[in-house]
Amino acid sequence: MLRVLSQALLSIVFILSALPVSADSTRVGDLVIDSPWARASIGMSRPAAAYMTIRNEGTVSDALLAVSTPLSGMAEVHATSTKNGVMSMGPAGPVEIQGGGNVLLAPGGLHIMMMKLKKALIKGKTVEITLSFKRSGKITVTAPIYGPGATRPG
Ligand SMILES: [Cu+2]
Repeated sequence: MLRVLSQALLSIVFILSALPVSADSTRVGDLVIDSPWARASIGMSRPAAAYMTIRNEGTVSDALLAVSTPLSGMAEVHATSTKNGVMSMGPAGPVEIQGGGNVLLAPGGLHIMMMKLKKALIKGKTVEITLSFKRSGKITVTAPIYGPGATRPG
């Protein structure tokens, strides 16, 4: 009886630990990184971009300070802005993720820019991206690479 009970408890623990995040989500501390993805690069001379959603399930704000990937000699979080109808982008600086909030990195907005590519980003492969957060520390996510014209994951 006791044995059956402990086995039942074990399987419940197993189910619970497998539940909280879906396959393409990664958790670090209070942060959940959802659906990371990247666009195939056009050769190696042009930078490549990656996107994801960062959710803060805690109550205290955190900040994304830096990004890196083995495929790139220089990676930065970029913000996109439009001035007089001309779109430009540049380093975003620390990106705050407020407690209970989320930050979307998507085409046309915030994105991870991978410059000085060491290897091309090829459709169907993946790229590992390491995110450094002020409070939660470092986390590496694996982003599938979609076609060069992709506008969203999947
Ligand atoms: Cu950029």
